[in-house]
Amino acid sequence: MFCYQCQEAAKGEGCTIKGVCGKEDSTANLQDLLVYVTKGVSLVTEIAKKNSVAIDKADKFVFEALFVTITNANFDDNKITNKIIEGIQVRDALKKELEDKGVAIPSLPANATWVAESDEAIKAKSEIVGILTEQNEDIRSLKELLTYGLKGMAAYAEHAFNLGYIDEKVFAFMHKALVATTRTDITVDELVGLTLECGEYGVNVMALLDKANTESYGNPEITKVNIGVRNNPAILISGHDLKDMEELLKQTDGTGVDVYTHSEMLPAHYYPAFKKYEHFVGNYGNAWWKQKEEFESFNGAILFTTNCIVPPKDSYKDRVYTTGASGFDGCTHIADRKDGQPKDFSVIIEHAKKLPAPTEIETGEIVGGFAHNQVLQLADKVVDAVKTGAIKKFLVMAGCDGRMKGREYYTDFADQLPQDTVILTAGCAKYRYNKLPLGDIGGIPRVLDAGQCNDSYSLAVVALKLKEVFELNDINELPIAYNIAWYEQKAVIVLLALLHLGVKNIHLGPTLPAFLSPNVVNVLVENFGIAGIGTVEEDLKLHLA
Ligand code: FSO
Ligand code: SF4
Repeated sequence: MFCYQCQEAAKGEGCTIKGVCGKEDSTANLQDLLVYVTKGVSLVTEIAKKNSVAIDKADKFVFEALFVTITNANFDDNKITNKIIEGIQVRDALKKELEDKGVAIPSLPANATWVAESDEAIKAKSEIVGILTEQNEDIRSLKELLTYGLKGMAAYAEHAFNLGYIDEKVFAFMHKALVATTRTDITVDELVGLTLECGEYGVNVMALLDKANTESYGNPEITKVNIGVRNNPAILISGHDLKDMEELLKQTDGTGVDVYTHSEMLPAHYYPAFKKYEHFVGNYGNAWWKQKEEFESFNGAILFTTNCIVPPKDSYKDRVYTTGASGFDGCTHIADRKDGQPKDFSVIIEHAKKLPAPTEIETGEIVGGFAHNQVLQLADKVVDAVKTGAIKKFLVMAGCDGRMKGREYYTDFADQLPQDTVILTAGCAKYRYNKLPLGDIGGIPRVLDAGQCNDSYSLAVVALKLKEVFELNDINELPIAYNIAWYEQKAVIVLLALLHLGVKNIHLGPTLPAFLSPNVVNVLVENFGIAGIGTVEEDLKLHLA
């Protein structure tokens, strides 16, 4: 195996024996093969589209397959193998339709012709299609940067799809970009162009998901979320999928089982449609990486709707369920929706009923719900605070949290920011400072949480609005600095989206991606002013200048 797609890549270079995330060598290889086959699906899909063959199954396959390969989403070799076989079937069904129409299919790369003849053949193939097959370091770096952006895009497209929202142009871009990564003659300039275009579609897919979420569940509003517990059996729901959230709340209603959010599901509390459930109690625990201790003390059943899974301890593994793109060998997987019917969560609900109530690990509240609609309602207050100097600077500290010791930087940075600054956050990065007593500025909390990582889109909407109010020509003239933390590939699409919106001088930490070659880093530094992080003291000076 060789994998360097996330921030925790071993030695800052890549995992080669086993993933720091817990991914086994065989799983990493199968994921490489799944990406390889997915590219083949896109190759044939582009031809099918030109010849008016229906491609909706291929669109769906591509975003599902890419999502399965996101960091710590799926560790289940069987499920990944089945997805590989499904990809070949989807691809070959398109070929058959083309042939039936009398279309001559041109000679295609092996991605689009390889067939899985046996388990041994799959294993053998999975070992020779990895990232390192691309010899040129810069081309490899750009191909992977683009692919990781697409993985993030796929995740957001899937959440929107689950709510009935699609954007065919996003799918078309995904196919085009995947096909481009199969080309052996592609140039650095072409790949840089596609990477920037990926940011444009990143904005589009986040806008689509924002529309899907808000039209389905209402606009997020200021909300105090309880972090204590009640004395009932309970289910902890993790990940990002709001459709799963809705169906679980409906199916647990009146059963005596409480529901708590975990990590990135916290923002579900901000949506009006979910507030009506009396048994939707609060948020339990912190960011994803603390789950080993927190799942132990939660005592109840746990449902993963997406990443981020830490391989579960045997002591609670039987209480862990997965659904959607997530999976873990030995954990019960809740099947997908069929024929427009909801998923059936009865097995986890029945299990939860037999388990003890959660052990309280903290008490109090956290405040959130500052997505664009809510912030724009406060716009006059915010603008006044900026004009009077009560707010001197906004710091966008969105993104992800992770295990690395160096991430204490973000707590210290937030803690040491002066009182006339406001943190704009989204994603699980917020757990580094959302429980600090940072106070407020004239009633505006000093940490404004917009929601999940995709709600970084909200932060961009707010920034664009402020640019308009202050009649500025350039988004970079605003008193906003960007100090972003990243972990996995959704953060990559958020970053590319911000670059597309013209945001400059983003600081990215705790370390720069291992998949960026020195030359690619130079391109990002020269054109966008991207930089890493320094010490808290240095960076406070820099960002507050
Ligand atoms: Fe975090 Fe995980 Fe949301 Fe990511 S829980 S790390 S960027 O999945 O998607 O912020
Ligand atoms: Fe390593 Fe991250 Fe890849 Fe897991 S996802 S194998 S931790 S680089």
